[in-house]
Amino acid sequence: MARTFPDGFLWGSATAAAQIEGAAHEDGKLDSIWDAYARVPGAVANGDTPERAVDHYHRYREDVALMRDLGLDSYRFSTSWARVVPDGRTVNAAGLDFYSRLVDELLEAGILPWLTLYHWDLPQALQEQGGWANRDVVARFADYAEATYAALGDRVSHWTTFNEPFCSSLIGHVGGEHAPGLNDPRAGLAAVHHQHLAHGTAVSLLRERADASGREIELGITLNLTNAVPLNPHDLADVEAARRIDAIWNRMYLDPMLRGAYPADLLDDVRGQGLDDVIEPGDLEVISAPIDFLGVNHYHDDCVSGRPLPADHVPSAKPTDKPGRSPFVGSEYVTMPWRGLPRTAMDWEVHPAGLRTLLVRLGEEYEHLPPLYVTENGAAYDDEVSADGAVHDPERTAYIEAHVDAVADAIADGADVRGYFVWSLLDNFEWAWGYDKRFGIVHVDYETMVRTPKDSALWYARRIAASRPVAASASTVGGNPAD
Ligand code: GBH
Repeated sequence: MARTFPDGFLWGSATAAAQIEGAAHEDGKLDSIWDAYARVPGAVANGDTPERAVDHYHRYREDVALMRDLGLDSYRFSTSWARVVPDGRTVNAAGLDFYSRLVDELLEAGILPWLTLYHWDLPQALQEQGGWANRDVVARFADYAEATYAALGDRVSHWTTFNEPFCSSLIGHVGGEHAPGLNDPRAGLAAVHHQHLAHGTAVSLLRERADASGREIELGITLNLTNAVPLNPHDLADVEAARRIDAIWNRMYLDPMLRGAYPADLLDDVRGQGLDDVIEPGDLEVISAPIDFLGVNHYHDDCVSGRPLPADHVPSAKPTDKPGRSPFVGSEYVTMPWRGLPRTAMDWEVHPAGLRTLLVRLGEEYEHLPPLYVTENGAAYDDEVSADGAVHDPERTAYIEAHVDAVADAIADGADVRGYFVWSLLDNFEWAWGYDKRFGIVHVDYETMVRTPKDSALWYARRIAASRPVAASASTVGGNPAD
């Protein structure tokens, strides 16, 4: 039987600006680091770029109509910093106007806008001044947040500062698979700290602005969190590897924000690599500004080992043959072996129980944990439009259903989870994978831009409808005497 959810549970879907908008150089928008990085030969699969993406910039009305048809309560999207402040300093009114029209369209459709300020697309102009490794970026981010709030704060109540800072700092600056494509641990750790600071600064600033105008505001951040599972729980090398990955992946983000300090073991793990050098007195106070919600993105657990991979280990697929390095500064020796679970087209393992474990564990480990939202969860599979015009994606439906159930189980276990956003509404530009991997519940034909809801979208719409409180539908049938 389908699990039940508390009244008011928010059902949504998520996207990000660089992945769907296109119009990369229209109405004043300049290069983001992803526009620039995609032009580096070998950086993105098939030489794909975000230039046109899925043309959402011109088709947002059609896309909002799709969301309305699916019955979404909320739509999680990001604003493009390079559209709003193209040169990093001067606000572009035409850029803000696009988001203003999008927000109006959403509100008219009865959909709650859930806005993220940074989903990886720094203006290239700021990258040229050192980007996230330069502390000045914090003030630039605050100005961008303030301009965006000034334009949209009268209609948008839910604000997320960052999406998955782990990826844009460590995968972007150390692993090198994401823009700006560096292999520089010092820059990576500086980016970590400066993103933390930018987050805390923006939270305090927007809170102040909202309070001054007597508006309701919900402020938070979205982190990609994992369960680091030791391959052999009886092997101390694997247990130590799991501790290290948990430290750099989860606690390096959670602890400064929720406890006001970097974890002591993490500071030891990265000693001498530059993190200490960028922390200034008072920073942790800024970073730990109270938040109203924590967004959790989770796709899969990570099985880890402190020993070399076996000789017959098949490495997971990589988007390009660009050489990379481990993003785990100070713990580069840690390996990620397979556990023999089924995998998606990304080679990510499918293990829905991990989501339940993660959500429950957060509440147990953090005393001051705000309410949780699953802000991303979903799966890539190789989809095709079939002869009947439909897109049959039973694996994606099964994946989403099992994870939605895992969220319900976590709630039953006591986790305070208030919503679930499936990644993604549309097939889109999957970063270094380009258009090779499809995460959408709606299929996009990349030639014609025609949108076709996949079977998983139709399933999701039914799941949402079935979980609406009975009272809502009973009022028309059941005879509320007040009507
Ligand atoms: C999310 O990130 C993004 O927010 C979204 O934009 C994206 O489209 C979606 O998921 C699907 O990819 O090499 O060991 O460092 C993806 C989450 C977590 C995936 C970290 C890559 C790297 C593991 N990412 N993971 S490692």
